[in-house]
Amino acid sequence: MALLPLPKPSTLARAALLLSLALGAHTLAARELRGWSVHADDYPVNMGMQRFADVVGPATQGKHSARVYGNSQLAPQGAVLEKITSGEIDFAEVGVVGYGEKVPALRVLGVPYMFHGSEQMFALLDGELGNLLAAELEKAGVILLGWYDGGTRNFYHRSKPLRALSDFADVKLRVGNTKTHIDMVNAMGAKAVPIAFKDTYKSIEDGGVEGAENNLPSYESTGHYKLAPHYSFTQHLVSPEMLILSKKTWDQLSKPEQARLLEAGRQSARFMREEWNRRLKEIQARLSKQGVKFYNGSDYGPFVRRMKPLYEPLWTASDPVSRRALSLILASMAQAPTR
Ligand code: BDP
Repeated sequence: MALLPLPKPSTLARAALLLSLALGAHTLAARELRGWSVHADDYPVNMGMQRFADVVGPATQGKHSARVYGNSQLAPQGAVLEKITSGEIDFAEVGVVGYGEKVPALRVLGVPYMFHGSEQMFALLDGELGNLLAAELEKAGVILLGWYDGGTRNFYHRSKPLRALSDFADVKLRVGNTKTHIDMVNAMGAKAVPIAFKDTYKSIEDGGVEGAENNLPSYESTGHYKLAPHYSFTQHLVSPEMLILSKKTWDQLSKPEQARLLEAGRQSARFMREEWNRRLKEIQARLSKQGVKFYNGSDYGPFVRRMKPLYEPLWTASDPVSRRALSLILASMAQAPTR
């Protein structure tokens, strides 16, 4: 028996199909978007994230809401990037080096002694460099909503200043679990011990490590200053951080919703940076009263020379984005005041 030809779908039916596909692309079922942070709720990062979360309702005409889960509640620090790519977590605030595997150009931002300070760093990130990296991040499955401030990081120790290279010899120091930070501390002659942020207090207390490195707001918020009251301004890292949204979530939002959330992310970053600077002004005086001893750092030269193994792969990187990132930073360094 001859088969009858299938009827051609009518123009109307085809239009209906296309429409349903187009709508399907942004039909995120109404729900709470969940945000991950390593910090407590009153920390500038979470305050910035909360600003973003508050806009999710109005930006989606009340369809979705958002909530910030602090203190690594949603996932351990080491698992967050995977969960954000898979869409299990919708948004998060993280440092840049963790993404180095997926976006090699981010490694350029994460190596020591790369920026003079936050001002120079944000002048770059709010311009071509930031856009370049945002495009790479999108390819890796996340949308950059805003560049947050991770501040200037310094070393601290239970019983002594860590100023010159000789002070670091064989000292056990906590670092985040990233190759860049492990290599950095080992290159200084110390012994890097990778530990999650929230487990560091206990490790200093138990003597597993003698100290760590972080910015002043984290040094205070974690209470590390109580156990390791010798804080030296080594300024080895000026660290950009980022508010990111899972592309899985993003792709299910409509174009106007995406535009509103992007703007909310940018605004949250501006707010976060102001809050950060406001807080920085008060911390040192407050901690001095608690008995913390502050020390100036020493000459950077010997430290920078030790970082050669970290820099070399960057100088020789062949991917064009890393090369462009490097040249933009070096050009701005030549203009920035020396520190
Ligand atoms: C904090 C940063 C956070 C890092 C943490 C750490 O805000 O992104 O993960 O330090 O050292 O200051 O693990």
